[in-house]
Amino acid sequence: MTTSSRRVPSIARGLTLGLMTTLLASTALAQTPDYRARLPQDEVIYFLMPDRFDNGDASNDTGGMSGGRLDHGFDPTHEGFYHGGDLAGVERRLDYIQGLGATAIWMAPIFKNKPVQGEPGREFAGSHGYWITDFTRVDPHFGDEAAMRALVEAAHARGMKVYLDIVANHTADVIRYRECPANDCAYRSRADYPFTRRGGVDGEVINNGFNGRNFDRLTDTDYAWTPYVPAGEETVKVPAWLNDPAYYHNRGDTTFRGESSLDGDFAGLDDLMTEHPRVVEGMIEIFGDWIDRYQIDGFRIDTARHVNPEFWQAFVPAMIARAEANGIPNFHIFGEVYDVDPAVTARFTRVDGYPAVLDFAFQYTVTDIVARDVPPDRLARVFASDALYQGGEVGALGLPTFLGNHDMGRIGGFILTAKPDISNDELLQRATLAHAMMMFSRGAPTLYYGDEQGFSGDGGYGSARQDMFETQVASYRDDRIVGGAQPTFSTEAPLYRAIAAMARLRQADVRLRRGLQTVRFAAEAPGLLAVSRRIPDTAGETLIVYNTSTAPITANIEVDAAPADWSSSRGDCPTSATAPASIRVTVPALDYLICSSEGVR
Ligand SMILES: [Ca+2]
Ligand SMILES: [Ca+2]
Ligand SMILES: [Ca+2]
Repeated sequence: MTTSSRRVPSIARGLTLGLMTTLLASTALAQTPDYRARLPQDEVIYFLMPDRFDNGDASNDTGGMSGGRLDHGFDPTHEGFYHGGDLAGVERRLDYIQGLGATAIWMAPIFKNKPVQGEPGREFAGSHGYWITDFTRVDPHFGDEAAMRALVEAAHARGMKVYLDIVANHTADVIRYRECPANDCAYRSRADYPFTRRGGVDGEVINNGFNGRNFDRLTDTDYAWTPYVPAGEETVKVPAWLNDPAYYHNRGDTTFRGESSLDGDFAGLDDLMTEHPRVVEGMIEIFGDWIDRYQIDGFRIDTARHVNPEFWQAFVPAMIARAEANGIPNFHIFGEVYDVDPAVTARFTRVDGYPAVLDFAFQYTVTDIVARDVPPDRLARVFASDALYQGGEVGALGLPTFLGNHDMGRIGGFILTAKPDISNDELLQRATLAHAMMMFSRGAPTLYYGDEQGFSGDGGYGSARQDMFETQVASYRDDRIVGGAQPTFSTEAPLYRAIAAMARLRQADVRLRRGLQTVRFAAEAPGLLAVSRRIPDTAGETLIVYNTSTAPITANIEVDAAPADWSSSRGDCPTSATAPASIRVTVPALDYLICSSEGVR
């Protein structure tokens, strides 16, 4: 492409490129709505927990169940129970979410859960959604099929995508072991408790001739423990095949190490035998049906690392084929592989067949840089590891990046933990800088609901699952708010406004979404990180320079050798190079610049 005659402001140029992309895509995908043509890296994802987002329908707060909180799970004063949020609440806040610049919504699981589980005195509710009993329907606390359909159609009408959070590793905790009335059976390994002996290597011969593949021989389930379904729960799981203990590992609780990481129960959650062809076929049927019924745009897959690769090698292509059959060309699938080492997470893109994984390395590193004064050079090392992913740095464009989540906690909380005496101004600056590093680096930025309102929190799990609506949880009410207290769903909150502005820049400049990265400079102490993003074989360059230190810094940064005019997308950039292939920038403390050029003059 010749760009020598193009001297248009960056916003207008971005729109031109965006329009061209749309036109090209719509030629190839006739009849496909424009939003379907967007690639995963074009999205800004908004991750929310439906229970904590907005209560659009008070009539479903107890899920239609009678009794007390230990029956229906509703107790808006306790962080571990249902608070009343639902799908109708998400639908009525689509303006708010879209106004933030988000283009795709990832909802924590919306499938029917066991409302309450846990031993007496330690009960919690399935408000997070990861304790599924009925994989075929919406949890009654969140609404019904009509509410789900209305939400997805309203999102699609606005050009927004909907990603579901799905689980194939486990179901709710229903199966118990006779030997452990307290539900605390330790893991029993395949070597010590082979499938073909009852209760250990010296036990009676059972499942005679089972060799790990001929599952029709695996009929006796008490090789390790003696699993059973308690009275009254025999048909609680849907589809019905899920009620048969033969489709579970039944080896006791995982220690998250070695073999038990794959075959153990998460604190009692029934671990599916995902090697079993019936389980593979059943899960493909369950989740393929959600694509057929609701035209879902993607899946975030929970606990991906706790399932054998052969399962994903069958499941992932089946879901992509199902989406394509529904006219959904860019169905996104990203796995949760909770590990900060890209060598561990990248394996899931190379062996297991995942298109993408959540970028835990990015999260950990940006948090270290912004909250803990780790040098920005560390992020350059993360980007260098992009070569590990399937497709290399092009593949890495589709990785959802994030700053915190419902398990680990929020970026505001991380900064406050590291710097408890920080001023309000510096807290806001650091949280804003972290968001900028996410919004302008490669990957699909994933906002965690409430961060835009300045939520911080006392830690992970329940502490990071605050209500967007007026909360009745005392431990949420005293949280420090980044940017100062706001009315609920404020579109004037400082971080909301800052993120929305970043999303507009990202939308206007295709290089900020699809451009490959060249790290120009990365300081080895708090200081500058300079990254260029360019589209291969296309002139033009967008340079992002972050300053992670508390003093302004002026420096010369290498850029493309071709002389070019430069313009400021954000902050004060020079209008031309200082010398061939070098521009001088001054970046204020804890701030960033975005400078762009269209190339050859
Ligand atoms: Ca409700
Ligand atoms: Ca497993
Ligand atoms: Ca169990």
